Amino acid sequence: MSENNSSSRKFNIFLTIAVIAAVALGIYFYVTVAMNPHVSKSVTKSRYDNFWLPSSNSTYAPKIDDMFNMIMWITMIVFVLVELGIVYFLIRYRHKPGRKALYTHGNNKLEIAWTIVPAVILVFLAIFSNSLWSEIRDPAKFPKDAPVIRIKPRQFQWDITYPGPDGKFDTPDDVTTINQLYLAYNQPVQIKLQAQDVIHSFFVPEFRIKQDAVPGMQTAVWIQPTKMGDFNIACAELCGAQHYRMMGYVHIVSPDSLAGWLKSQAPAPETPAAAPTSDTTKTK
Ligand SMILES: [Cu+2]
Repeated sequence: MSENNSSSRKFNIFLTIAVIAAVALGIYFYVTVAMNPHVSKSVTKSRYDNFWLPSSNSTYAPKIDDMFNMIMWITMIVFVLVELGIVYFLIRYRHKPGRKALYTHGNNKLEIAWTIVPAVILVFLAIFSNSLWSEIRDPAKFPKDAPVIRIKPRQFQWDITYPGPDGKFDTPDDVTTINQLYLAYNQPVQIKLQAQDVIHSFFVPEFRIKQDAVPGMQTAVWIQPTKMGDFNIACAELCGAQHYRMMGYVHIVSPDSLAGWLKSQAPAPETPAAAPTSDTTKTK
């Protein structure tokens, strides 16, 4: 019986170490092989130009990445320390014939330490992230003079409206497009979102922005793109049967190209002249 117990304990120790080793190997593979675009093109699309995040393409994207990396390093260090502790205790206090179990009431100093340290880290992260959050999301800090674009998603497309030369929406000179969002390189822009049917979510990974578009209320984001190129808009809210194909495109072009594109898309001027012409033919 005791032989059985001891062999099953050995098996448990072996299993624990095997699982930890497998996870470590998996992480090693992920970092060295899968994330290396020269090795595995099928895993990493070219838009991944760093360790594991899509390329960053807004003024605040690098700050979000810094915060992401900091939180990842903190959790990774804690994870490794905890796993090492588990393995150490597993081996150090394994069963031995004649060894008695030790009963302990705990250690107040330790309890206080491992309560205060995580609390301090969390408060630091909360304060640190709050200033970045308000820079991105506080309407009072939006770039005031930035032009406004209106996006009204619906099942399953992005209806995009530019106010046209008069700067006002719902006027005849509005430029409307579907799924094709053109933005000027290095110029701030505000995007007002309102869904037409169900909740959708405007998500451009490269901008590091994700914002729900809700029926009946307006939400807003602002962006200042820092790279030219074409990127995807994904809907990040499960919005119906064809949610998966609700794909839009962001084209970051030079300010001149944007102006040219807007001109080319301008609605044809209404032709009130048509009516008088037909009248004159009648009178003839
Ligand atoms: Cu959607």
